Order: sequence, then structure tokens, then C-alpha cells
Amino acid sequence: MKTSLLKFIFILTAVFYSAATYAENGYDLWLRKGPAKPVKVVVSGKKSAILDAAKQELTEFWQGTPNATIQLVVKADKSLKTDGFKINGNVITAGNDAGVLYGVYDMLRRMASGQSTDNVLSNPSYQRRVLNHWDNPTGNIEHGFAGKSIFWRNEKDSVTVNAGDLSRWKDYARLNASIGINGAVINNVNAQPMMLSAPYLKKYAAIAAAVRPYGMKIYMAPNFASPIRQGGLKTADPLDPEVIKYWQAKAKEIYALIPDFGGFLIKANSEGQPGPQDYKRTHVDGANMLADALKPYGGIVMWRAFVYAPNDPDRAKQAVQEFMPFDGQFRDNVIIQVKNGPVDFQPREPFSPLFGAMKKTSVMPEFQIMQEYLGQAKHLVFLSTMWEECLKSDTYQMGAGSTVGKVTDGSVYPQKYTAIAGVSNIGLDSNWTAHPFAAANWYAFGRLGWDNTLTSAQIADEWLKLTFAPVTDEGKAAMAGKNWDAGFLAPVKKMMLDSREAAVNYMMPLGLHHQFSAYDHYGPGSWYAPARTRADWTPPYYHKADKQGIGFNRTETGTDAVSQYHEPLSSTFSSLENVPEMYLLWFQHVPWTYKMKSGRTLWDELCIKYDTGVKQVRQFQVVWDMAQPFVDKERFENVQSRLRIHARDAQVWKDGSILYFQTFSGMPIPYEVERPV
Ligand code: GCW
Repeated sequence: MKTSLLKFIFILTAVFYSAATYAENGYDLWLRKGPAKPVKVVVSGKKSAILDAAKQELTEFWQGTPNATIQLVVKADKSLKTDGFKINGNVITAGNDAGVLYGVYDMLRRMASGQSTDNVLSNPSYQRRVLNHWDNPTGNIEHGFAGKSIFWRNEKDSVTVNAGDLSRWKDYARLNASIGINGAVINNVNAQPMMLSAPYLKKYAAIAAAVRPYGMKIYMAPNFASPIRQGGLKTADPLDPEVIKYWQAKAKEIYALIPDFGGFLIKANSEGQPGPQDYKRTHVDGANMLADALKPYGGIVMWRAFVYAPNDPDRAKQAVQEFMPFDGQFRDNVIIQVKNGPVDFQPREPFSPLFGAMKKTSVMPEFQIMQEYLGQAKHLVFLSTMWEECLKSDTYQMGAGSTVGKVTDGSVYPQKYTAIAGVSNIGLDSNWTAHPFAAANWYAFGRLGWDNTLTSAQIADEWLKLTFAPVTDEGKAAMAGKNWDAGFLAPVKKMMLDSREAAVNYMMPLGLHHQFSAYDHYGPGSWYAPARTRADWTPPYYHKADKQGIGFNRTETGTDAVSQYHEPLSSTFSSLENVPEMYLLWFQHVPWTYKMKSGRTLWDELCIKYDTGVKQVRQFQVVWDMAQPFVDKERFENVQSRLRIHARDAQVWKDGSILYFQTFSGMPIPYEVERPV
């Protein structure tokens, strides 16, 4: 009786393992735990919550030699910047407590991903590595695709805090700290005045307290009209003495509750948001007034450059036009926050020419982690390659080598504060980001904010190992005898690294941009142009297709946006022969019959690009199916079903776009391209 029961259990277990249906909890993301090995942690530094957290993480995650002794040392060291650390064997040294915590996470990451833990010296590229949450007090997230806000519930109950919140915020802070993120703006830049009311400030304080042990600061995006709408004043004019007093009093109130409050992020005079221009004042007037209010407490103002007026002939030029005249006039605790491209988080844009323009103003990049325009948690798109492309683009500000990374991290010209922002993609979904691979984008943002020279290949490698390699006994048993590196890591990494180019191909190849259907920013809509909508909110404003050709002429004969770039870029972009083909239709209006480098006509090339994108996604489905033996059931099926949607919708992009543009070109679809379905 006993033996047969054992046998039964044995068979069951074997079946279980061979199908690789071991259980995984998607909640832990890249901080998955196996059974920890014993470790001794010796801390030399003044006791603090952050050092306690560092010790605890090490103790709970240790997978190295059992009973090793790890030393955590806080001491001044000239080679270390704030938050930087050194790892030498079993010793982690940093100049501040947070640096020790980052060193601990780095050591664990290195051990889990097979990298050396000797002679490591690591300093962050940016001082402030900040998530931007577009979370509303209603609990909804603007373009949130992974459930509701983890911070706000609904307007009636937004300010209460329960035990579930506290544990979620703690894990949120751990995940962030593990990749170097040290700040978060926890409400939407399309901001509500109530955020500055006493009950909301109390809630900010509670969140700040929950994330503080992990080195994170909280920031707010206040509404510029708060003096009127929250404070009851008649104006929000930044030069009005009552308005100045209002903001000073608010700063005092905030810092009494949150002594390490990070500062403000402002969206002003953009897409209907209030701002200083409502009172015939300037960005400088607005930003400096707020900067002065925060200055006594060490706070900063991140002032967004995402501004564009309706019906301007070229939206892509406006940020430079509005901000360049003010170079040198901003307070030193103001940073201008610039989206990576000059339009709006498109699948591909050249870098914004505001990078490399100002020399006496701090400038920071803003990336979008949430895939508003890149498949919205339905498509598998690893954004790291896009950000890497931007950070490594040369602006030529001070000659060759002035990359976007370097003109924002303080190495090309001095900036008192340096920072980088990423619009968050997380919500209350049990795995945080809905699409399991969307977590790789959160991870990549943190890693690039820490080190803006990292390659996407390395980031993908780390993330895959930390997220999918077996760590539990159950997982390890399921993987026994299988070649994880060849069967899983290599093909899946390649899929990730190809995925953004695939999205560009099936959505907007060759420099096309903003071809989305109205409102949802998800599917294709090149044909959408109702009479009463602002032109710059319709795709034809950007594609400019006609019988002769397609593309936006931004050369000297067009809007001359090319002149906002330094040489040699401006002449390169304005030359039909020399402009990189990936930006062709961004800068040029090109005849359908133009001969591309491949020898094909532009029309044929365009069709083939769309088709290639679809074929790439179909191949991703194959890659993922082959990866099944290496993945737990839940995550496998989640990704597999999203890839089906992804493939179907890539096809819709291709068919819709080709059939629409064919009404202009009048040319046949090349034979090697799949017919529309
Ligand atoms: O990408 C656009 C979005 C808006 C967003 C805006 C911005 C928060 O469609 O939803 O508003 O950019 O960045 O301010």
C-alpha cells in the first residue's frame, strides 16, 4: 500500500516536471528567490534603515558559498560619486548608505548572471533616476495597461493607506532600488489641484516613508493653476506676490511632512494644461518661481519641454524654438525634461534637437516605459534598444562624441543636477506590468539610468537570467538535463533585441511617425483626418502622402527643422542621398519611384518593410513555442496568448497601411509581400 502510494507520487512528480509546469509567481519579477544559503553580514556604518534593508536583502537572497562573510562598508572614497559603490570579493564599499544597498543588489545580480564580483567600481550616470507615474487620484492611469494605480484608489478613498498598500510599496521600492531607481513622481503630469491639499500631502508622506528605506524619494506633479483651484486665489500668475507666497507656504508644508521630498515635475502650457503663458509670462518665470520656493529645502523643478501649439507647420521644431532663447536664465535647481524624440514617444524618432542645444541649462531625457505607442502591453517590444539608440546618438554639441548620454549626464558641460525620467508601465496587476516582457522595459530603464553606456544585449541577458533561470528546487528539477542557454536564453534574447525594429517595421518604417488611429494610439490610422480635429493630431499631417510621394519635408525647402541639428547632422539629414534610411520619411518628401539603397523603389521597400515586421512577429511566436519546456505554465501561456494578438495586429498594421498608401502610389504590391487578408 505504502509503496504503491510512493510510486504514484513519483510518477505524478515525473509527469509534472517533464511538462515543465513548475509554479512561478510573476510578482517577484527579477527578484526571484531560491532557498537562501546561510551568510554572515558585517556592517560598518552608522545604523540606518537603508543599511538594515541592505543586510536583509543579502541574507534573504544569498546563493553563494554557504556561511560566507560579506562586509558592507560606508566610508569616503574619492573614486565614488554619490550612490556609487565598489565590490571586491566579499567586500562592498560605498560613500553613502544607498550606495551600499545598490552594491548589494549588484553583487546578487552578478552572482545570478555569472559576472565577476572582483574589482567592480560602479558610479551612476545620473544623480536622479526617476519614474514618472501618470496616475490619477481616481486610480486610473493615463495609458496604463497593467491595471489601476498602486498609489491612488478613487477620489473618495484615495488618501487612506492599508496593509496591502504598504507591502506593495515596499516591493515596488525594492524592485526600483535593485536597478538603481531612486525617485518617483507619483501622480500624473496632467495634474489635479487636490494633490496639494492636506489629506493628499499626508498620503504622499506615507508613501515616502514606505520607500525611504530603499533610498527612494517622492516627487509631485502639481497643477500650475493650484493657487486658484486649490488655494482660492484669483490668479496663478508666477510673478504675483500672493501666488509666490502660496507656493512658498506649500513648500514649507510639504517639507514639514516629507523632509527629503524630491521636488516638482511640471507640464505647463502643453495640451491644455495651465502655465505661465496664460499670464503672458514665460517658462523661465514659472520654473524659477517654483525653484525659489523649493530651494531652501534642496528640492528641484523638472520642467517639461513637451510643448506644441495647435496648427504650427512643424510640431517637431517647437521645443527648441520655445526653450533655446532662455538658455542660461533658469535657476540651477531647474532641469528641462525632454522627451527622447521631438514629437512624442514614437516607435522611431531621431533624437530631440533640444539635446545638445542649450549649454547653460540642465537638461534631462524623458523616456516612456509604458508602451503607449508601442503595442500597449499586448506587443512584445523591448525598448532598451530604442533608448540605447537615443543615448548613443551624437548631437555634435561640442564636436564628435557629444552623445545624448553625455550632454545630459554632465560630462560634456557641467550641470549642477543630472537626472533621467521614465514614464512607468506598472499597475496593480499581479505581475505589475501585464505583459511579462514589459517588465524588461522597467528593468532596462533602471539599468540605463544607472549606466547610460550599457548595451541592450547585456541588459536583456541579465534580465532573462534573473527572470527565468531556475532558482527554486522545483524549477531546477524541471530544468534538469535541459540546455537552458541554448534552448532558451539565446533565442529569446535575440527575439527581445529584434523586437523594437520589428515594431518599427510593421507600424511605421523608414521614418514614418504618428500614424495611429485616433484616441487609442494602438492600431493604424493613416487615413484618419476628420475636418474639425487639430491637424497635428491627425496622421496625414505627418505622412503627407500624395500622388508623387510620401514623407515630411523638414529640409531647407520644407520646414527647415534640419537646421536645429548641429553639423554634420543638418546637412546629412537634408541630403536625400545621405540621410539614414531609417529617418528618410521623417526628414524628406520622397517620390514613390525613388531608388533605395537596396535597388528597389521606395514603394516596394515600404511594402517589404511592413511585411518583414509581420514575419518577424510570426517568428517570435515560433521562438516562444520552442521555449515552452523552459518556462512555467502561467508565464508561458500569458506570453503566448499576447503574441497571438501581437501577430494579428501587426498584420492589421501592414494591410491597413499598405492598402491606404497604395491609393496614392497606385503601384502594385511586390510579389514577395504577403497579400492583405
Ligand atoms: O504622449 C502624449 C500622451 C498624453 C500625455 C502627453 C504628455 C500625460 O498621449 O496622454 O499626457 O503625451 O507627455 O504630456
